[in-house]
Amino acid sequence: MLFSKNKKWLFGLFIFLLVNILIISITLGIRIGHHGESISTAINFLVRVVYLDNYLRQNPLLLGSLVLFGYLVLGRGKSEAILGALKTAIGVFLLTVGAGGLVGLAKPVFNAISGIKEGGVVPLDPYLGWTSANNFLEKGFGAANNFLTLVSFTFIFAFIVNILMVLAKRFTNTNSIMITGHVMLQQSSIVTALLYAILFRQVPLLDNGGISTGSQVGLVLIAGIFLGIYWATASVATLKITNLVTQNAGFAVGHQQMLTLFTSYKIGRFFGNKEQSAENRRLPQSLKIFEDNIFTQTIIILALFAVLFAIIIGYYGIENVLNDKFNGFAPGPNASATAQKAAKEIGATWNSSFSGANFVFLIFGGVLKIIATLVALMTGVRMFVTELQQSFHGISEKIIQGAVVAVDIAATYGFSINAVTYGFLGGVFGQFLAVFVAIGIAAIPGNSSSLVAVPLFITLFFNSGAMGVFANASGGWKASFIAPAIIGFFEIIIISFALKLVQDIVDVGIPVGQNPVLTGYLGMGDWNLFFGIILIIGQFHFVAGWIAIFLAIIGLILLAQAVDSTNQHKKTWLQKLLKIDVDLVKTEV
Ligand code: ASC
Repeated sequence: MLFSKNKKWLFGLFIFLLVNILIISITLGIRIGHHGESISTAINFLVRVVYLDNYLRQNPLLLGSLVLFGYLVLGRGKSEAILGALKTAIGVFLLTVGAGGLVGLAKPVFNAISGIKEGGVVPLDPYLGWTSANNFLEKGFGAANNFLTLVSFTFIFAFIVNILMVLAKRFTNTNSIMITGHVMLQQSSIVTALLYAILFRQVPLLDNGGISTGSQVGLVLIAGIFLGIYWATASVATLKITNLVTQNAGFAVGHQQMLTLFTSYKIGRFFGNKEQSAENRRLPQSLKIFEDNIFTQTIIILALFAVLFAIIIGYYGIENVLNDKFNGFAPGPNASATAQKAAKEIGATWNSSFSGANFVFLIFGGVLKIIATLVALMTGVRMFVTELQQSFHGISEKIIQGAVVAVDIAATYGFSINAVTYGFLGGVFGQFLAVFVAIGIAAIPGNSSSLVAVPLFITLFFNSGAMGVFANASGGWKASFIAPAIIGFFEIIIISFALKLVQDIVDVGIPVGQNPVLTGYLGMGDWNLFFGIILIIGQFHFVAGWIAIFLAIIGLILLAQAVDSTNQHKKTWLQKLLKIDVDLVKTEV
């Protein structure tokens, strides 16, 4: 055989190159030979039209071929590789179907709220945040300019940076590779969209309303470096404490609140005694229903939209936004221009939820529809993430043996389920207390620099719940309630300022009326606290933003020097300097 089994990927590469050479030569041949174009015009056509429009700008194709490539490298065989690529592409489309429905329902409501002078409301949820940031990149710059695949490039580049950090472990003290695909994509999207708004806002848009190529490249580079270093360093900070929680299962957490978990563990001991673990206490059966994703999401989203609609109807006047039978949103005869716009936009999607029914039912139906779009979206995500994850896991295993993987937070829940419930309850308490404070702050006359950020289910359950697990490990059940409550309180206050300030950035690089956090924000620990502070600093001036990102990168690198990466043969310089205890691996003599 020409190619032995483990050289199969060479064969794949060969085919790949061959196909590309064919595409390039046919295109150039036709453009130059047949149309008589100059070489540079023909190359421009090749890059812009053939490659960008047909491939690099199409997310399902890009991610699908990433999986195809990964599987071929792993020697998983042609049919598995093709099936994996197909499932990836279809999963991505399912995600877009869900996201489209979601934006259609949520956007007019948040638009109507932001038309009211006292600021606005932004829900905190990774999927809503992801959808909002993607929508900004995909549609915000006009129909001709779709920048969604920048997210995929950030994602791939950040993963490479993570791997390089682990390869350079001797210097970086990082030993874990993030493989939580959906979380990595959500973060890639948030970081790409928000770093654009913060760092590149003073670069003028092109004549056609798009972002210049230089800015696109610069954006992907800085977003990828920042995120890749965050993945490598923040995940390693969870390694030792995760081993403590999981009885040395040997994985790190790769999620949205890694630095926050580290913080929660560190402060936990001030609030209780770890001997009094939450796991030794009995929880009432009635609390268990909150563990059901659909139930709790419905309750929270219903409550949120009930309040939003009450505000909209109360503010604009019921006769101005509903028809006279009260069975549809429609502009009333004397409605103001903003009320007309709100009623029309809301009516376009919400009137069809239970067509012809009273508006209370319309709202209820719309909320159930939102849950349905979320389920579709998550099903799609699960479909392609399984494939991406396997191919990533394989690639990293091939490249670096001995590194550990950083996985979904849910992997720790089985080890400490009572602490999850305490953390969830603590989070609900602290975060909703902060929501009321944020409402108060936003209502102060003259204050236009904060809004009201409202945590939804994932933030409460997988963010606060997770903090409960790690606080319990250092301070027992009391800490597992108190630490998430305190941290959650600050999360909401900080991000309520950050989001409003970001929404209000006006500059030559931001298309009029667009912002990346209109219908949601990622809203989990690290992104509320640490990234939130970067956003607040960065909105003052783009130079301040660059300095903040630079300092954050340095801070992360130093953090990794300080933590025990669990497989160390000797201490790092910082561990020596700060006299930090490390369980060194004995080298055999
Ligand atoms: C997230 C997110 C989810 C959940 C899940 C928890 O941040 O996007 O779907 O948390 O990863 O297991």
